[in-house]
Amino acid sequence: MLKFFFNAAPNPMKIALLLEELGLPFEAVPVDTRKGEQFTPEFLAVNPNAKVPAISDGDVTVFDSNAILLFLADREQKFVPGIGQAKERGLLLSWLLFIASGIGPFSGQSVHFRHVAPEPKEYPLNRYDFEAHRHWTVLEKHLSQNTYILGDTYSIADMALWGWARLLPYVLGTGDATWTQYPHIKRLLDLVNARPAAQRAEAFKAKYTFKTEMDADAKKFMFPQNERLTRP
Ligand SMILES: N[C@@H](CCC(=O)N[C@@H](CS)C(=O)NCC(=O)O)C(=O)O
Repeated sequence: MLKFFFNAAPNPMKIALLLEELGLPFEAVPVDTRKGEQFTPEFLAVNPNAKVPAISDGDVTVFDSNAILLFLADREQKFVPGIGQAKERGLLLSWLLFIASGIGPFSGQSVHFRHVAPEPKEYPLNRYDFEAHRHWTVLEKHLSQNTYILGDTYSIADMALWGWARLLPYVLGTGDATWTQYPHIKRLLDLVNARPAAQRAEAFKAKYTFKTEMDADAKKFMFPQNERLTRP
């Protein structure tokens, strides 16, 4: 059976949503990254990058959330245009990788510098906040003309966006004003949230408890770069 390695963060939630949309049976394998479980030899054999999400199915392993979305959607031929639909496929790949390489990383760094990094951080916070807004604005403009990312069709690109859009007020630190600035992102978020699969994905997440304390051990696992700062 397909194994789903996950925690409650935005990237694994994209996969929880797709698994629920597809109705695929799976074995849930929680990986508590604040306890360092991403570094066990068993997990590194599935994802040498030591991050969630990842999946394994027999001798097949796939890591990186947007690769998993594409792999499963292609395999099941659902929520993705086929190779023969060149125009739609081109758009799907463009937006999926825009989310993978822009929305995700800049939102993640925006969270890190806004909520975690020590002072002084004016320069990096300004850079990542600016780039996060710039990327979200590109999608906001696109969604002002399109119901879903691919136009009229719900796809894995919307699922990839949903993972992060759920947390946008926290990502940007803008509270309720977020949705005044990004009304079309909110409209898409509401559309996806209304789907039974999204509700099942959130209910799935709620069944698991992960370590919440960011104590010294958690910091060591999550931010290994800090160790270099303590060297003479
Ligand atoms: N590009 C990867 C990023 C994965 C990632 O950063 N996952 C986070 C959770 S959203 C994680 O595992 N963090 C634990 C750590 O950095 O040790 C993807 O899209 O799957």
